[in-house]
Amino acid sequence: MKMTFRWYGEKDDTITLRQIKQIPGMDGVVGALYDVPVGEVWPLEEIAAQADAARAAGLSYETVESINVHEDIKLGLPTRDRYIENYIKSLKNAAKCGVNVVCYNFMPIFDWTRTDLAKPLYDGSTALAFDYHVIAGKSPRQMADEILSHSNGYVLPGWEPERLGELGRLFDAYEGMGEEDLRSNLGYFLKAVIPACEELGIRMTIHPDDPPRSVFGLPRIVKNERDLDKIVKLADSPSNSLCICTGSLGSNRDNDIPHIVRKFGRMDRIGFMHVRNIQVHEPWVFNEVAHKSKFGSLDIYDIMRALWEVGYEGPVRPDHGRMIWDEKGRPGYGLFDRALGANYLCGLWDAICRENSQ
Ligand SMILES: [Mn+2]
Repeated sequence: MKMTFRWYGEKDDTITLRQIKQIPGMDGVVGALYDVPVGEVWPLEEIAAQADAARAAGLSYETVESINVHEDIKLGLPTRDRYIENYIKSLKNAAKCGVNVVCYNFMPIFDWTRTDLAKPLYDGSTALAFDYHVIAGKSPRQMADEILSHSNGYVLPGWEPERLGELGRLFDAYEGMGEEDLRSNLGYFLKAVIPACEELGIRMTIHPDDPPRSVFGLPRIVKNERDLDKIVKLADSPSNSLCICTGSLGSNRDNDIPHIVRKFGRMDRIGFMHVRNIQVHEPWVFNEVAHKSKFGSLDIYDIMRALWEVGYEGPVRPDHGRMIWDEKGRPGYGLFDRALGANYLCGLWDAICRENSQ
């Protein structure tokens, strides 16, 4: 495995490449262009500038997250072909800059959803949290406004203001759409992009729905093992891969993450791993915690062991962290706790490799 760290670029991140490089065991950054509107082509020069900066700092640049999928593709509108063409152009530009893993999601309207971006934990740290009871009484607009007003002034990935500005119109467009319709639109997208990815040496990795359940009645198709089975069949190619985000899938206790890693890892259909822990209090009430197994509901050791067993060689990132040591930053994406998380995962990995080499 290769340990990586999400980086928002010089303009959008308070964390520097030098700081990331100083995290022990850090191989590379996971980049993205956050100022390119969804559906537009990622310009070659801008990706190249980010990749060059990372490499100059001694970090690899092989993974990007996310090249977002335009709503017209998810909705299956006639205009989707133009956006798919643009998507392939972005993939070509990324490949020219040495990118070989592209993460994306296929969630209608809302990317990840939380009801609290700074829930206080027992030790005075804060973390992202979700409580279904809070959402149940709210309109989508209310929830979006609350998320945006508590983001410390940062634009959160997937919560671009231009998208949220047209919430009403988008909800109307999804009216009556079920899971099968959405899956068929994903299949259409994959049939178009996967042959291009095979030529370019890119693995597309779909991120699970976060949380893995319907919100506000919208369909969701990346929730559990059954959904993942259907997705890998939509295009039979290692380029059609999964990003296993342990905290997303793991918020449903019925999802056995080590089993999922072993199963899809043996099929060579895992292209990216987000490894973090969460504490599930009751169904659909959870908060993020420190990575160490004992603080949450997930067995992080067994997840790393499963990755070792299947010979996983792709990127891993510690995903989110708590806010600790009075750090101010983008919720979930501070430096300190993600660095601690990465170090814990590297420690587990070292021990597992060592034990099994004797
Ligand atoms: Mn994730």
